[in-house]
Amino acid sequence: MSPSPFLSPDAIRAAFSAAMSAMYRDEVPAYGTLMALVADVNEATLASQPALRASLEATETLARISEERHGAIRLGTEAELAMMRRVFAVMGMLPVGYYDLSEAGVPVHSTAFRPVGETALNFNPFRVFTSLLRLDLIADEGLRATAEQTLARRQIFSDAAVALVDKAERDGGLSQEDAGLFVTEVLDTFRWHSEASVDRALYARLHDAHRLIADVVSFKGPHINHLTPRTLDIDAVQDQMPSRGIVPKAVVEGPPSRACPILLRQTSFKAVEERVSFPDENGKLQTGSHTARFGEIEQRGIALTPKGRTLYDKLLNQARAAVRPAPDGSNADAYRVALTRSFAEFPDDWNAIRRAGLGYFLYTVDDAVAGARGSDIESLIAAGAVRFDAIVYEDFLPVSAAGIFQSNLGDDAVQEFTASPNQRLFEKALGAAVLNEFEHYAGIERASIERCLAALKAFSD
Ligand code: OOG
Ligand code: NI
Repeated sequence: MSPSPFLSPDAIRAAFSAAMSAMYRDEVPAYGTLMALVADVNEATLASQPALRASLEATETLARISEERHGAIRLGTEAELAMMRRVFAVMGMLPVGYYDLSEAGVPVHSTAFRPVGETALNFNPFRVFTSLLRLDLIADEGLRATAEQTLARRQIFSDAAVALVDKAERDGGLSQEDAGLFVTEVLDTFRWHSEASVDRALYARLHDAHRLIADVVSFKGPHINHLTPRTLDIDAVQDQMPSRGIVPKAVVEGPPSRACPILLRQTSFKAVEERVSFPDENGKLQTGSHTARFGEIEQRGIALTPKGRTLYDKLLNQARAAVRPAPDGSNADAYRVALTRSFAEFPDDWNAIRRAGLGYFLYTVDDAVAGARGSDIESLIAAGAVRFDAIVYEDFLPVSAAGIFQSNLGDDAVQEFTASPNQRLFEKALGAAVLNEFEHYAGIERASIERCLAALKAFSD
C-alpha cells in the first residue's frame, strides 16, 4: 500500500490546537501566566508523586500533560454552526452531547466537537465546546430582528477556508501543505476583533438583554472565549493564582477532591475587561470595553453512568442548597466542607463504584494469570484474570457547572431564561445528529467485556 498523501486529521487538530494556544497567549497575557503556573504545578506534582509519574509515563506523553484540553466558542447562526461542523470534521472532531444551557439561565444550546476513540484522544484530545445563540429567547422583537440582521451580514469563514473544507471533503483529506493553509485560515475565524461591528447604543441594548447576546452579535467573528489546559492538582493552581496576579473564580466547580476522581473539576480566572471600539454613524470610533475572555483549568475523572450522574447531580444540589457559593469567595471554605460532606455518600473506591453501577470501566485480560476461564465476567475478575480501569469522562458539565458561565458573565445580574430542551432543532441546524455520550461510554465498556470473554473462552477451548 502506498502511504497516504494526506496529513491525518489528528495531526491537523494537534497543529490547530498549538496555533490557537499561541494566538490566545498573545491575545490574553493572563492566559500565558496561567499556562506557566499550570506547568509549574504539574511539574511539582510529578516530582512529589513518583507513582503518578510512573503511571502517566506508561500511558501518556508527559511532555504534553500541560497542553490544552478544550476551548469554547459561541456562534450566531445556524449556517455558522453547519459550516463549523464541516471545519471540525477535517480535524477529526465530531459533535458529542447536547447541552441545553437555557436551564442555567444562558440563552444558548451547545455540543462539544471532539475526537472520538482512544487513539485519536491520546494523540491530541483538543475539544471545542460550541454554543449556538438562541435568538428566539430575546423577548424584545425589534431587538431580535436587529440582532438577526446584524448576524446575517457577517461572514466568519474566509473563502480560502471554505475552499479547503470543500477540497478535504471531495478528496478525503488534505495534503501537508493544504493542512498548513487550513490551520492558518481557520485560526482567523477564532481571532479577537477589538473593533465591534455595532455601535455603542446597540451594544448596550444587546448587553441589557443578556451579556452573552452582546458577546456574540457585536463582533465580526466567534472569538475563542477561553482555553483550558489540564492540571494534575487543580486545588493547588486555584490557591496559587493570586500569587501570580490573576484572580480566580470563587470556587472549583464540580465534585470535591477525592481518592477516585469522578467526572470533571474545573475553575478559571475571571474574564478580563478589554478595550473595544464601537463605530458611530459617521464611521468614527468610540472607545468602550467588553468582558468575555478568560482562562480555565480542568482535571478529569471517571465517566459516570446515568445512575452515577443522577447521584452526582443530587449530591451537588444538596451541597449547593446547604451553602450557595458567593461570587466574592467569602464562603468558599464553607462550600468546600458542604461539598465534601455531601459527597461522602458517593463510594470512593473503584470496585465499589463499579459494583454499584455508577461508572464506566474498561475491562482487559490480565495475561499474567494463566488458566482462568469462563463466561462470567465477575468470576473472571475475582480470579484475577480480568482487570478493570476507569474510563475517563471526555465531555462537559456546563449546566451543573453553570458557575463557569456565570462568573465570566459578571457576578452581578443573573439574567434568567427558561425553555425546554430543543435538541432536534439544534441537530437540524448542525446538519447531523450528535453522538449520545452515555451510549458511547456504554459501548466502549460493552465491547471491552466482549473482548475479554472471547479471549478467555478461546483460551479454555
Ligand atoms: C462555554 C462554557 C462551557 C466548560 O468548560 O464547561 C465550558 C462558554 O463559556 O462559552 O467551556
Ligand atoms: Ni470550559
